[in-house]
Amino acid sequence: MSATDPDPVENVVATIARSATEIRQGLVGRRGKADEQNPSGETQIEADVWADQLLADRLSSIDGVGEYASEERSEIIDGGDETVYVAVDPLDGSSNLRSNNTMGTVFGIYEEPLPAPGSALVASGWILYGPITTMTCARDGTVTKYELTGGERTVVERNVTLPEDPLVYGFGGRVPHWHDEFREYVREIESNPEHKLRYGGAMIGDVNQVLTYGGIFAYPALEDSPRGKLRLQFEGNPIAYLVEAAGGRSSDGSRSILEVEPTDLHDRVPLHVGNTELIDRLEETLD
Ligand code: FDP
Repeated sequence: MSATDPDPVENVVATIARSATEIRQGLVGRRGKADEQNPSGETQIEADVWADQLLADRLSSIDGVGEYASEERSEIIDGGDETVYVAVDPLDGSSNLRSNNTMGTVFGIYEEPLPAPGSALVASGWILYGPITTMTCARDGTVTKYELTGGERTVVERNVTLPEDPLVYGFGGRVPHWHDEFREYVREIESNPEHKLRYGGAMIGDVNQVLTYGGIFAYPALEDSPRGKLRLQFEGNPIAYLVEAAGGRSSDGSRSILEVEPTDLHDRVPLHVGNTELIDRLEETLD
């Protein structure tokens, strides 16, 4: 695959877009377990390992890419350049493969070596493998949605913003493990007759619902997992960057996720994203 645009950010985005159709087709026959664990201790699925290798080969060889890192491998691949640093969750929500439900590919493009804070992002986005394949991408403070066919990107919406009136909510983690303050917040959200539950088990599908209809998604801190489940470099930062560019807010419970300083490539972070007033209220409740 040739990547000819002189702008490495555009090249990374275009390469991921072109690879998406192939990744989608390659899921067939790769739904079994891989007998390996990722660095977070989760059993990998064959498709996780395959999609990671495909993206590693393509993205690390783009001119200007200094590093490729992924949720599915412990070590960073050195791309040999020093312009942008790419972090990828090759298949977010891959446990949905078995039941044939939505999943996605999430990426963050940083201007600092990894692990880097979200404030170093210059672009981020996700592919959604739904009934159709879409890409949503944030760059320079604006969000664009595309449909992907045969690797081609067609713009379906520019300057995407969260709808003003929140409609949907989805919260991850086992309910008995939620902290009392978070449970209290959930009850408040649920008691609003305007709100509807939408939870599909793949963070990216659930966040995409929030971007489309307004609302909130969270995978919070849990009693048995104080940093929640989602990874800062590969999931938390890219999602936070895009939702903030779309006029919403992100929070780790007390501040924007983009302000969290990483200590390790595979750090986890409690993730809450959505309409500003809902995240403000969440922070008040957790305080
Ligand atoms: P998965 O393990 O299937 O890849 O971070 C990964 C993720 O899915 C998210 O997409 C999803 O929101 C969350 O984990 C679901 O986790 P649990 O079912 O373990 O709560």
